[in-house]
Amino acid sequence: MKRNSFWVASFTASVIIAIVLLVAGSPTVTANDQPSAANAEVKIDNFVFGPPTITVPVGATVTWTNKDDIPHTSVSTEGVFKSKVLDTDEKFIYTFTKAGTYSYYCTIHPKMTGKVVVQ
Ligand SMILES: [Cu+2]
Repeated sequence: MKRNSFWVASFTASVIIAIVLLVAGSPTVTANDQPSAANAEVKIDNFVFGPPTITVPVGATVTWTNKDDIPHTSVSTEGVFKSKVLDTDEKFIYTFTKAGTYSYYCTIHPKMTGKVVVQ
């Protein structure tokens, strides 16, 4: 009987150790893992930024592409970003690292306006 309870006790201990090792060895999900930021595209076509307003998460990269045969720019009203003059099919890329609403316009055609909402 004494021998029997020894085996029960050691078996129980082994199971507990195995569970502890399993839990400790399982891959941990760290709080630093962030979902990859959604990127967005704005097409400049027929003197219009399309879509005129986009909403993206913090960290998103926005790409403007000029689809017109006429040069355009994408310049932040508050001076946050400023593209060069974009010829046909040229791109301007900017990554938004802070939340906020960013209005922009084309300096060549100031009536062309758009907005990036970063949240
Ligand atoms: Cu323009």
